[in-house]
Amino acid sequence: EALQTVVGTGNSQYNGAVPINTTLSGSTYSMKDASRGVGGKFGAMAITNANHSPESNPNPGSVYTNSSNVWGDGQQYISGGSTTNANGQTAAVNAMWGLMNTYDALKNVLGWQSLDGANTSTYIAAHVDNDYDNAFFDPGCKCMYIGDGSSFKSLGSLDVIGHEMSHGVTDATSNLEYSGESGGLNESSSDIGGDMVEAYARAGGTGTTIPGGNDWMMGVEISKTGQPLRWMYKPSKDGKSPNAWSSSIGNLNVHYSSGPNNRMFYFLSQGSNASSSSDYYSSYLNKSPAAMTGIGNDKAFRIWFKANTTKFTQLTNYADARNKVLQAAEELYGVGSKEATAVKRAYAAINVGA
Ligand code: ASN
Ligand code: ZN
Repeated sequence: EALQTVVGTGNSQYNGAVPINTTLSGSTYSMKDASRGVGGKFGAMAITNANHSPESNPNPGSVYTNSSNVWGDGQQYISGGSTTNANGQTAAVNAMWGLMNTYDALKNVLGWQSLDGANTSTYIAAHVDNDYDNAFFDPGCKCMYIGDGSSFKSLGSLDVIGHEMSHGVTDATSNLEYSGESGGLNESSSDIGGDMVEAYARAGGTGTTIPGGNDWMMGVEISKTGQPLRWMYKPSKDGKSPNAWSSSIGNLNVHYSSGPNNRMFYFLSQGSNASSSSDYYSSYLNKSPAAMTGIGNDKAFRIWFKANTTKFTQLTNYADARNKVLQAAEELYGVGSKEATAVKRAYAAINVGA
């Protein structure tokens, strides 16, 4: 029997009241979106309640249900323990909103369906572990888990969900090994996906291009201090990530070795010139021409996505990525195109290639 998709109201934590797709069976609503994706464990895109099962051996639990089609209370849960535990449906709303927008950005802009490109449904399990300050993609279930946070607020901002879903795309395609330089590129691809989903959703979530409007920071919404998890435009603001490639960055944690590629993507999209603040300028561009012009989010993301999903291998490093991103730009926009030149300049700005 086909699931009937109905539009409910979700009171989210970070995006106000949002329309979310649910299904109606008898008089019970379920947080399943049968209009996006097919098959999978729950037969539709779904949000489940992990009910604090441990992140070391998580159980997704069952799909959220409700007697009405209004979900969550939209409160700003900011502390751990019982306060967060009360945040039952709101975390699920956050997850569904992120899932719907990520799915739509990939499909409507790139023609890519779900995580695997074959439109297989996935799911996000909310409330994993206790006061858990993380979210993750699990390659076993090809699903995601999000924690309630303790130092952070509930881990359900658009960029965080987009980040985790982007791990699913990488897992299904290049499968970049999660250590060394390839691990940094894997992480960067998720930060790029997360911020592009943020831009897409902020512009209404229905377009066929990726607009501007993202903040170039990961997770500022879930922060209690105003400090994001990562600064894409200038990674070193975290005190740990390098701004440029060097031969030792493969020794770093993958969430730091991602930094240079994040900065490359910022430059590719937004450009850089010496008259801008040093936050937005690379000293590696201190040759002639000491500037580069950005090509905007839409083209930058199309180029990056093509390279990651069709050209990278598990062991692609920064040098290989530069060559393959350049190839992708040449195939999409032409050899010698301004887009291809921008790729060369953006990688040169992080000390990769000339
Ligand atoms: N949230 C983290 C990430 O997706 C979890 C991890 O360290 N793998 O990168
Ligand atoms: Zn990640």
